[in-house]
Amino acid sequence: PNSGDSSAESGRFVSHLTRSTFAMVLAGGRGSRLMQMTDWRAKPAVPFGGKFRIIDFTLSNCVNSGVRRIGVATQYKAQSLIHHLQRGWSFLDGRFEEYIELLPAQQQVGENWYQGTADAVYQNLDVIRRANPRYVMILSGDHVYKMDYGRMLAQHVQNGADLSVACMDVPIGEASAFGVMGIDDSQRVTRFIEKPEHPPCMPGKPERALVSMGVYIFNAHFLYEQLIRDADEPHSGHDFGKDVIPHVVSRYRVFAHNFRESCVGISSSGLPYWRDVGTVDAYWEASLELTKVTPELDMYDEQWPIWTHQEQLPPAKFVFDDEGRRGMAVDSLVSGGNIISGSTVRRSLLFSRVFVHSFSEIEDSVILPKVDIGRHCRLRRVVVDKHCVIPPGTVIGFDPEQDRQRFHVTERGITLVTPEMLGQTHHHI
Ligand code: ADQ
Ligand code: ADP
Repeated sequence: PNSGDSSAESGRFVSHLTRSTFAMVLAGGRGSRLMQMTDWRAKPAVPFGGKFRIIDFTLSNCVNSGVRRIGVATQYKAQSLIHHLQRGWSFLDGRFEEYIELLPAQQQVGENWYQGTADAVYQNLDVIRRANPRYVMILSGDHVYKMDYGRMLAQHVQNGADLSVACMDVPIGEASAFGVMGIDDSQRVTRFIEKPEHPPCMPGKPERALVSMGVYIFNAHFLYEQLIRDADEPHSGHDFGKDVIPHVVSRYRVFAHNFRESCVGISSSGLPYWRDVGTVDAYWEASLELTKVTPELDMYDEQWPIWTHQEQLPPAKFVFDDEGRRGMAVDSLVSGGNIISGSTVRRSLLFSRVFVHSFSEIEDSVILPKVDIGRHCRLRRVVVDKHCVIPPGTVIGFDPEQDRQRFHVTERGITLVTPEMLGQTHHHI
């Protein structure tokens, strides 16, 4: 049963569709593969791209697409995330029915905190219902990508779908981390298996699998029915990928939406840009990619700004030291409030308020905000977390055995450094 409200015609009035939509952003996940970077903050609050947080990309997709009634479900270590949203995302204007509503897990319905992702939405059904939307988008606050949700909404309506699932194809070796889908010629989803051990390939493409991006559009009433049904299932884990989607695929009109059709901007490789910066290695790699001459992710598109909270900071400054050594950065992104004094920065991403003192060298590294790097330091392939003070003469990234004794060194040999590892205890914001 589709909502039957709109003929294929209304697929053309995208602004009408986006305005009739409520977006629920799931931002509660732990992100434990980011190791100590998520000891104090949820993954969506992890800084990314020199001045943003990961969740800013999804929220910017919403706002830029015209979906401006947004709920953010938080749970794990939400303080930093809530702080960021309050400072950076309060510009939405209630007079135009635009808002972001923070929805912390607070035992609203049952005794438990949110169980699975479906439960996180179910426990906030009253908030969604009050908004009286026609469509509900379920999104994750964990990924970096640019997508025009309006295109997916238009296709959802044109297909007469009850549910649409955004998908992309990935190498078959990576598919076990996702919900893997099968579709027919009309893009209708014929099967959905959550994180299969042996993922099926795409027809005619033995090396690729079609996977879910965890981006869903539900007709609102269909969502309510399904969540209420699922809440009563004693054996359900109350998760979209494990429980709700597999259940509805064989019974209702579920369509796949190809991300290629709504991806914003063409990346330099020609592939749609989507990153799960879920491990320290993936985080480092996606960050370093931004320093390339032609990066895969275009952060300069004036038609698709990435909104965030910005501190008021002076411009970055580069100075000679007292011995006349030049302070410089090349193939690097350097943010506001930085001072690079008599030191060299190469292929690195520096967030705001980073000071690099004389005679230091930084290469292939990611330095989060408010970091001070003393004189005569050498850092290579390092991720330095917020608020670290690197003492003068520190060398990291040249001797993995030695680094392992104090820091976290990944499989690929990237070193993660946090204030705790340096014996620097907690500071207040
Ligand atoms: P996963 O990402 O593994 O797979 P999950 O861990 O449930 O699924 O996380 C989905 C999102 O919800 C994340 O953004 C997470 O932060 C958030 N989240 C998790 N539990 C939450 C809770 N209790 N409260 C609030 N937020 C919560 C999913 C789908 C797959 C799909 C991939 C695509 O299940 O089918 O392929 O996303 O990345
Ligand atoms: P911010 O909100 O400034 O971005 P972070 O993301 O760096 O903060 O950290 C999230 C929250 O965790 C902050 O409120 C910070 O004060 C707190 N925090 C960070 N490190 C520690 C620590 N070692 N002990 C207790 N709280 C901490």
